[in-house]
Amino acid sequence: MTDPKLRDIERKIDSGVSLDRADGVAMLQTQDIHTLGRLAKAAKERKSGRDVFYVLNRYINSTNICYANCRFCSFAVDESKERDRAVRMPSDEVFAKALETGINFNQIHIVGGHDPKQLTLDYWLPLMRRFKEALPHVQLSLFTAAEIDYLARRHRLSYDAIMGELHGAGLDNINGGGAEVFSPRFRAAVCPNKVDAAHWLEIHEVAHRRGVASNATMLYGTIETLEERVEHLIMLRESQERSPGFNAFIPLAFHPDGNELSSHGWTSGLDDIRMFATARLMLDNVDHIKAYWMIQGLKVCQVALAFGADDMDGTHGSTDEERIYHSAGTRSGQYVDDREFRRLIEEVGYVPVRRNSTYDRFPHDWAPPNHGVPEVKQALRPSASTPPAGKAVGAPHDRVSAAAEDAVGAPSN
Ligand code: V47
Repeated sequence: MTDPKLRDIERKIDSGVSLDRADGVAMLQTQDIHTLGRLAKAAKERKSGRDVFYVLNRYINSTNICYANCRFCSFAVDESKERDRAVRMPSDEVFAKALETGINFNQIHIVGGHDPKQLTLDYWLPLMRRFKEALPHVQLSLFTAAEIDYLARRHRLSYDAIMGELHGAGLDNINGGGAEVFSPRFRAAVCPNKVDAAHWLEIHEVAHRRGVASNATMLYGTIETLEERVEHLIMLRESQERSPGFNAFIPLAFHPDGNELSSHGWTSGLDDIRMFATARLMLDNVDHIKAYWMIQGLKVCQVALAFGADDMDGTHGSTDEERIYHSAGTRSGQYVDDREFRRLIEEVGYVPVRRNSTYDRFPHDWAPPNHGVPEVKQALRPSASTPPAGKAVGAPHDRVSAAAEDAVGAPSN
């Protein structure tokens, strides 16, 4: 150990004392990366043992039309100015896309822009009910707190009332985006039109009390200070004390292409690794730290597993639906086969575990029972379930699609 501050931090951890602001900043600055990694890996193993999680899921950005004007964003489109880039999927299209790779998945993950024409209860509630009827085994991980704040304001409903509507229609989990950095200074400079920190936290706390789980994120690598990063983590830890329900924290490394903050460039590998380890050690009441392959790339994710992370997120399905990070320069593909997740996890010495949004466990070869819903059978005709050529990273998703088709063809139970 070469950093005496880490010795004090280790003593606190051993005696069960939560780490404070100075500890957080010391970890984000340390050059003793090996000791930091050892501490974070031990904290991960106290939480999840040898397990590392992944999910078979379908990822969709249902609209990129957004008027929030966040300065880090390369995804948002003003419909009146860039009609050829604007995407607003009708609900039939979102439903059909969810089924493109079959039915053998455990999560639909959708986030979109603040689009006045799509972000309404009239659009979402029937679509959510349709998903739940057709795919009862698939959990709905929809919206961020920023989108829920928008919905509440446009329908003039309280957060509790809007959550009641969404939960009633089948919402299982709220995505962790919209958190950015909680600092008022950061928000005023970077995302002044977005829900503020107090309301972001309130929406998640209301959701947790209603039995809807959620994730939390932090966007790092632009104008924030290290103190502001640590304050963000402490605010999440305190919120989890008040109203538990955050399953995972996901550090979001800034992607600089095509947005107003591009002069900040890419985060470094060292900064990424320190961020994962610091999050693991500060957030002692959050079970999972997610290294999201779409954001960090598979290689940094694999290293992050040795620095406190215990989740790699999901396969995403097979077509080019992810737009937030692809608009901002990610070189990750659109799809990772679950066999590739298992290989990367096993190589680090851990045990891959298939999960859903709320971290229920599934055998890796689990397949849903046939439920014979006609519109699902229709959507799974061979032409609809064949992944397009050239989009996949790793092996194609055909084994999953084939399993799904078998399940639909099997006798009803
Ligand atoms: O809030 C946008 C981020 C978020 C950029 O719950 C950017 O598992 C970096 O909700 N560089 C939305 N980040 C995405 C989101 C999410 C992401 C990953 C995991 C989960 C989860 C949810 O994307 C936004 C913003 O913080 N973002 N642009 C950018 N250029």
